[in-house]
Amino acid sequence: MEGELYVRLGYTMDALYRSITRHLAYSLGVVPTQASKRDIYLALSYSVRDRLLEKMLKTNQRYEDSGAKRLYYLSMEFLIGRSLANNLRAMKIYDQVAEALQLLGTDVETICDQERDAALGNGGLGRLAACFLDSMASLDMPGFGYGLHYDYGLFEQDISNGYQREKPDSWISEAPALQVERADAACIVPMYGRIEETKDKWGRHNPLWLGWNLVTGVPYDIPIAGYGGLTVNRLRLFAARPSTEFDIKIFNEGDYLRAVEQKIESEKISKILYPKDSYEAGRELRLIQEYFLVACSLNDIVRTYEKDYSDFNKFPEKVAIQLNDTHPALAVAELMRILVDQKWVPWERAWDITNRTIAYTNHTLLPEALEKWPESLLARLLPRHLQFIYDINQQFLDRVVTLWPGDVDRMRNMSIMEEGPPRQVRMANLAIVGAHSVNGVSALHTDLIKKSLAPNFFEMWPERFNNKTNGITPRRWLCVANPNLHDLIEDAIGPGFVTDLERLRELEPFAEDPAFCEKFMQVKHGNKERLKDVIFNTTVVEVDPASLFDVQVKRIHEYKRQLMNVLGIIWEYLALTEDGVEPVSPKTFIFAGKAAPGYWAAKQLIKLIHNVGNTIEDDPRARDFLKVAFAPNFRVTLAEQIIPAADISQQISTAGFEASGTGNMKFALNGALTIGTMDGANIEISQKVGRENIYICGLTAYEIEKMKRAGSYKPKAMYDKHPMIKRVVDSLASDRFCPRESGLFAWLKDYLLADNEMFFHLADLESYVKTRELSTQEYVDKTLWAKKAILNVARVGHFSSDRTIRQYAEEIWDLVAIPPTEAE
Ligand code: 26M
Repeated sequence: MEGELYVRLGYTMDALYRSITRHLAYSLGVVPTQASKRDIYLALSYSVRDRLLEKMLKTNQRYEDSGAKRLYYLSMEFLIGRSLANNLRAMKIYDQVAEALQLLGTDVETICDQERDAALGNGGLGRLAACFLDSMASLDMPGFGYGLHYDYGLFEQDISNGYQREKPDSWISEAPALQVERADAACIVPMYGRIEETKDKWGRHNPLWLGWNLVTGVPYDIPIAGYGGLTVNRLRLFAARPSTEFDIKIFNEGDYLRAVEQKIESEKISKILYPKDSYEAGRELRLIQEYFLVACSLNDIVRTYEKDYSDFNKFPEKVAIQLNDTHPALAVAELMRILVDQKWVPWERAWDITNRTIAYTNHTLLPEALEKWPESLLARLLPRHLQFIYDINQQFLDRVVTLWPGDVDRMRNMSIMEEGPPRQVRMANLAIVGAHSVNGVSALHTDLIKKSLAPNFFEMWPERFNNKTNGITPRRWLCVANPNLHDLIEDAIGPGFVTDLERLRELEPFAEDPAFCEKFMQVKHGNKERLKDVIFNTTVVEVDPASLFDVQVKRIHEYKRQLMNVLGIIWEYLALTEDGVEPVSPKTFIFAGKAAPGYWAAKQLIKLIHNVGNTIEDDPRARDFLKVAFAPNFRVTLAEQIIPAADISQQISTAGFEASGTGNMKFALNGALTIGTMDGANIEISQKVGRENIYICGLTAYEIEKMKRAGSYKPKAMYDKHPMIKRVVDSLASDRFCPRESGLFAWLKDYLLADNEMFFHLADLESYVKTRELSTQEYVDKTLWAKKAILNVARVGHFSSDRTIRQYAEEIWDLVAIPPTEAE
């Protein structure tokens, strides 16, 4: 039966060759001998897509037959990057395809290099979602992503005269090779309109939501291959289209122009991914996006459930919904609305179902990043949802009052509604009240959620709060990004560690093996050679692979302290040029990262990094020892090229600010040593790799918190007391690094010396510089360095996202694996 449903697709070199040439002819209309690299890339992608879809259909059948619970991961972002090489590795056909492409006169790297990144995310939160999808498929778990099908991903970054310029990232032309449109599963989403208070036939209060506009959500499925290629899950992305019903009504009224305008308006909804921190402009459209995601997803989830069940009693046993931050927190109100208004479930029962189904992950403590929406906006856009939010809040505050009678401050603090003007809905409070689980993303971060972000909620529901330390997928971040290191490890400890990353521990004895150390350092050197070319092609800076590669790549943000790194570089530059202290090894400082378009300080930092680099390059005393390169347009693909080439990984956020970090894990897995603060997952990484194999510096979150409360951080006093800090700050603020743009960086002195300097740059500077010095000295001892780097690789297995997902599945979702049968 199965065999008749699907055409058998081959996985041999021969079958793949035939498939590629067929797609060249019949999908693209080109003769193989005249095919461009781009044609071959597309034909190969279609061939891969065929095979993924076959497995996806089978996987889905398997899930249906089992009746197992499903997990839905709701996220405004999935930062996937490229898919082709990852899918070839997952399906174990990389070598066969390489051979087939040889026959077509090209090679697999060149073809994979044609693909553009799917940059449907800003950074950590979106990349985490992509790693989780990979792990769920690799663990044979019925876990599905739901997101938006943006036409434009995160902006592209160009650098001009050291300044960031943003360009649109049109990803849409790339999408057809990855996805299938599922017009059959489209849904309609109501928005705007009014409430009419009516009574039902029993005379009960029965508000009706009327006069809405409709938008259609069209799903596109991207297959997500588990390692081994048998389980293939689905990422479902919704695109907004004008509702045909609405269109027809307007057309019938003869208002052609208005119908076309309406079309444009609807399609705006999934047009562009918002870069983070751009709060003000277009706020309303962002809320519409969040609601659109929630409405489409829940419609799909409920419809799937109703295929098997006629009432909602089993809903929480068959469905788990994870909210990736508060962005999809309206799911709490939308699920209530569906159950109460459309399925006639009594309110209390609906609330129990909603709460047992939904779980929430927090990713940030930054107060300015906590989502709040004006009540007036919700009243206009989602009047019925706002009523549910009021009712949820009322019921919740009634419980608070019984627990703490008369404690008005506590009520005000815990209420979902924030007093105005303007009155606002606090999305984190809605998510905490609506979910049965609230988790942080590292041990420290979870602790801070309990103690500082939501202490009252923690007191009320201690069992609701839990930690799930982040992880990364070793498939992308080792197999795809660093195939030579993967192969070296496999030669040493045998296959299987890629799906059982704790097995990397077996590498520990090899840290003492000179032959292995030698090969390990050769792999690193090869990766540095490769990165040298990438940097030269994008910046014309020429870096020396024999120098120490010291890397900080991540979004540009004050709390991540790229500025402290620059202060460290200036410190070394002054020591070299004015005090004659030569570094023991030549060093190359590599930066990359995007600044939010409206974030002035972050954009100035990009300019500063360029100017410091240029000043050093123009100085004959310094240029052979120090080099600074800023690689433009940081994205997943560039990370895959930079991380395997790093000797040092800088993770130097102000303690208490970086919820977890995941770059820190990627670097350690690729054999870089970390210079880091006691923040986020750095703490747990240091516990795993051993204190002697990581360079820790700076104040702890607790110390910083204490100083803030006491008001005892006095940066000006540190500047006055410490001559080197003074020299570094003064030179930074002088025209030394901006000879042609006088005064450009003068503001940085006031910034660093202000008592309310939030990020404690100068407080940590001395400890940081000393730690850097120590690391540079140890780098010169190649035996010592190789040993430490190998021990990092051997001991970071804990930070596989497979471990993270197993913990979510067991402790939050109650989700079990549905592995393939032998026949598959
Ligand atoms: C907000 C408003 C409008 C548009 C976008 C946003 C927005 C988008 C993404 C706000 C925050 C966003 O992401 C936050 C984030 O990436 N947090 C990071 O999450 C990682 C995964 O848990 C952690 O490792 C990082 O420490 C944390 O900074």
